[in-house]
Amino acid sequence: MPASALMNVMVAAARKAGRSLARDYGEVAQLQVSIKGPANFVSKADLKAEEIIFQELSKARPGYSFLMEEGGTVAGDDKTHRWIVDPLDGTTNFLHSIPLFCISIGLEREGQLVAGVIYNPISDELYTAEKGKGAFLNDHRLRVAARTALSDCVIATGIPHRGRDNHPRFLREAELILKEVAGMRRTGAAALDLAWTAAGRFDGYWEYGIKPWDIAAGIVILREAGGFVSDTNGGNDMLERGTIVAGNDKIRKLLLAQIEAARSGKP
Ligand code: LIP
Repeated sequence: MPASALMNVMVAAARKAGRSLARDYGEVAQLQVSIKGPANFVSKADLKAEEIIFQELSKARPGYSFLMEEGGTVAGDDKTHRWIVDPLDGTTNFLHSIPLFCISIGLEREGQLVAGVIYNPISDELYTAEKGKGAFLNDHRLRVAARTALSDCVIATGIPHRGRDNHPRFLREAELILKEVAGMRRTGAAALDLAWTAAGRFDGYWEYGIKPWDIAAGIVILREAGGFVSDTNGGNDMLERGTIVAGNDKIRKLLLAQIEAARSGKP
């Protein structure tokens, strides 16, 4: 299927910002050894990528609003469309020269997530989806994994780091889920967790404390790959609550049941 005009716009912005991030990523390794460290440099790389995306999308679709990780909200004349942008998801990985990070661009139309692009410029993996048109990794159609027993599943999660609350909750939930699953992984980039779940690499994923720009694009991609997503209460308020549970519907429900069991203190 030829890409739509909208997809072309989103992909062009992601690839251009990706070239900038990839160049800066090459420099990060050198900076690791300096006393000051690469943190300042990385935040500049992040801002640079965001500016590229902002310029490209504004040029192609004047008036659309923005919600961006760095720049926050930019209200446009068009109140029905909003870009939700993370120019660098997986910042800690980038900072440590771990090649697991990506650009994430989602589009909301009248409050509904309708398109998403996630791009890892190091692996050159481009995940795209538009509502009703399927999800793709480069040219390949995506489908979530069909496994239905947690014992066969590799589940991704986000581990709350310093500055994030509720480590005991995470440990309670992780303990119950670890007892059930074939393996657990943590990539450090929520957008990639959703993209990899859409690609069937992960069977499921849950995380707390995430932002709309971490998950907006990934939600569209996952749904278009036949996956299901909810917040950790089983509702549809992922962006508002900053929590997410994803997978095929069976696995999502089994993960929710474990989360519920951890909350109620049942073994
Ligand atoms: C990251 C998320 C990740 C989470 C990290 C961090 P950032 O976003 O994608 O899932 O566990 O703590 O929030 O800050 O790299 O854009």
